[in-house]
Amino acid sequence: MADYGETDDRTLLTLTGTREALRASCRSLNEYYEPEVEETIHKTILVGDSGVGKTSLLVQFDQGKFHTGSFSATVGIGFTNKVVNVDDTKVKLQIWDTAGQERFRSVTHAYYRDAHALLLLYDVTNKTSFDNTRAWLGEINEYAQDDVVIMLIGNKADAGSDRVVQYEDGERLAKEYGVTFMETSAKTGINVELAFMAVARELKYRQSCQADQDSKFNVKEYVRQESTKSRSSGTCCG
Ligand SMILES: Nc1nc2c(ncn2[C@@H]2O[C@H](COP(=O)(O)OP(=O)(O)O)[C@@H](O)[C@H]2O)c(=O)[nH]1
Ligand SMILES: [Mg+2]
Repeated sequence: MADYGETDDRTLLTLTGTREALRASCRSLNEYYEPEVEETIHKTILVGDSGVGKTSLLVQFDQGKFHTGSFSATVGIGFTNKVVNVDDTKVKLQIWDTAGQERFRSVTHAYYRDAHALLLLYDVTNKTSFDNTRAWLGEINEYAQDDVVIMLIGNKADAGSDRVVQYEDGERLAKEYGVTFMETSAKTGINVELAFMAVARELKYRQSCQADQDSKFNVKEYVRQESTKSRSSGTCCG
């Protein structure tokens, strides 16, 4: 065999080895080193009890609209594709709405498995939905990938005197589980874009393997800085 060929083979082997090393070191999605990295689809799932506003949140994010009255719970498994800009990168989110599956949770187990991000919603006017987030977090810990991005969301932050779950309660729970927390209102739109942007940002930075601590994106800090706190003033989401 000609020297050239052998060199090529070795080069190829070295490259392959490097690829494998890269693949191993940033254990998330499919493409790490190609420009199409921007085209990676990040599966993002909305979970939480029925009626907390999952569909409303998605519709507000997707269409900037809010409809009073429940969306059909019989839609089943459906997703919406959204492309969001994170710095100079277009990040593709495939957002799954778990319509009608809240009652028979086993249905969702299968698609926890390949989820890259989970938005776990409760309703700040419904204490049970908040209490149930522990069960949801248990399920997530059991079935989702270890490095899944989890965002705890207290929705209906516009509720005013109907509120029964305080901001601090959500914050405390999120801290206990080490997840990011924010309150949103699908009705007024407050923090809705931020919720998905924060997820997209976190996914993008995880994927680009920016391992060095200085440039590492801190999703909790980002949310803290960007979020409009709907608690104290009581005027923002009326
Ligand atoms: N006030 C208020 N109502 C909301 C909000 N989000 C959803 N809702 C209402 O809550 C109900 C359930 O919403 P839906 O999106 O169907 O919940 P899902 O079952 O989790 O998908 C509907 O009547 C919505 O209009 C919100 O942010 N504020
Ligand atoms: Mg729904």
